[in-house]
Amino acid sequence: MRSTFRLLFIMSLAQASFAASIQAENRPNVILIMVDDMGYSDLSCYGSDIQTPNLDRLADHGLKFRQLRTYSRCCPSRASLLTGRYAHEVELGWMTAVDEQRPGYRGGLTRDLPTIAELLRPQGYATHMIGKWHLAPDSTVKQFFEGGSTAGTFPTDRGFDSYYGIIDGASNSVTYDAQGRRVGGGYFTPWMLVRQTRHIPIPDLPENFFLEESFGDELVRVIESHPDNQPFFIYHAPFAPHNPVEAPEARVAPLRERYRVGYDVLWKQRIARMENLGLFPQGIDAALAKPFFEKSWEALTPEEQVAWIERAANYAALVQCVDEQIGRAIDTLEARGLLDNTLVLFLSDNGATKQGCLLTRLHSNLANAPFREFKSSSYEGGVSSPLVMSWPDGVPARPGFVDARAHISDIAPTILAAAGVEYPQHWGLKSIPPLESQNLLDPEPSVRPLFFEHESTRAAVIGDWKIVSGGLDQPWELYNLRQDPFERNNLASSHPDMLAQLEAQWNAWAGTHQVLPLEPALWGVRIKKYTQ
Ligand SMILES: [Ca+2]
Repeated sequence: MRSTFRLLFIMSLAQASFAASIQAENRPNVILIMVDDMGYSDLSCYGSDIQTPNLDRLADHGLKFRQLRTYSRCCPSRASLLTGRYAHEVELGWMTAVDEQRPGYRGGLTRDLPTIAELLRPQGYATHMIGKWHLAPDSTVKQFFEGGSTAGTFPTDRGFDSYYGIIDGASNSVTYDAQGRRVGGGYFTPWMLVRQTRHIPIPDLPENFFLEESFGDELVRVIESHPDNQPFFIYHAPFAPHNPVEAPEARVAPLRERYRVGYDVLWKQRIARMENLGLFPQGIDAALAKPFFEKSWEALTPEEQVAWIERAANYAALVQCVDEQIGRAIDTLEARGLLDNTLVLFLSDNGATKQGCLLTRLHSNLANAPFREFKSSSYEGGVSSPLVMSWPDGVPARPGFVDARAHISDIAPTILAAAGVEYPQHWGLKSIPPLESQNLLDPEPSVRPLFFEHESTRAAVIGDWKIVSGGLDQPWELYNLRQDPFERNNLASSHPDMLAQLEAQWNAWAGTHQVLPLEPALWGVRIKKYTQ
């Protein structure tokens, strides 16, 4: 009896390995691209004035999702993207700014659960990362730049064969000396550029260095030099269009004219294009998408108008530059005959930001159209992103927009499914829970509830309903997304039972996903509190 079982076991192993070897020949390459702080409608295939012909081309040959939701901030979104889990589960419920020494908030990606790169590499994938990491604790990064080790927290420690990019995220602002000369930071003189585990200091950068172009060079180099007999996974995380919004003058100059008309007109044009593209859900009148601007364009001073045009033109130049680099990658794939069997995914980590001044908000309102609020908020403007997916050999093109409700944690299981890699039951010596997230290529994806928390802004999206709160001192609001996808009509007082039901579900999620207790302290106070 025992020998029969053994024989069956060996036969099933042999079949499995035969299946794996057949599959291995056809396994797709994967390029996962996630930009930083770009709004929901900032691609031309989502209605933007910004021209992104290369992403539009990918979308034409693949899929565009109407509703991808993310975390509302860099670190948690990046943690969720790479692990397929809610960020609190992988210890990045907040930022890398501080280790709070409590579950959910350790300030760095847990080593107890795998990244997609750590799962793909043992299955034969070459793994490369280009761009912004922002998953290592700030204290570790600081020690690294003072001569310390990576302490197991850099991309090359977490499953990537190669890495070129900005290791930190929050420290790239531009600084000037007493004479007003630029010392470093931003896209031209980044502080924390790293290749593998070696810092590239600013004096070593070539003349006319521009970060996004250098990422494009690396992307092309990796694809060109890749051996034929192995699939690859590239995670490309541009810094663009994160603050400081700046681009080479040659890229910005042709774009200024486009923005002179002002944001009131640009909003109307953008909403009209969205309507023509079929981006609004069925039955939703585009007239519901009223703008959220705090001031009309005419109410700005001429100086403010010029400053707004500068921001809008530089921002557009950054997004168009990223698109251009993606175009170079597409051309390189095509030249090598790899394009049809490459799964390309494109998204943004969160909505456009309000960090800055009134003019930033007036620009980000346009970027996040038709939604309200910004990065860091759990309203739709903070957590909504485009999602473009292309894989000609694996996913038939579909015109219009995919309605399926997607979450950033769904990207990892989608990639694993495309690569034929099963999520493990064990990691190291420990058994690990299965993923709650789902493969977006599943022909009949289930509609699961989605939950959000960042700096005490909270939300739950369940069925047609959403509850959202702007902070611990803010009451829950209730919206019917089917009738009111732009969160205009708060139904909390007329539907208290529905609100209570969703609130109970949010509390249950928070209680089981290392979210509680919430921390009301703001950035500086919060860091101080946990470093004392
Ligand atoms: Ca971000």
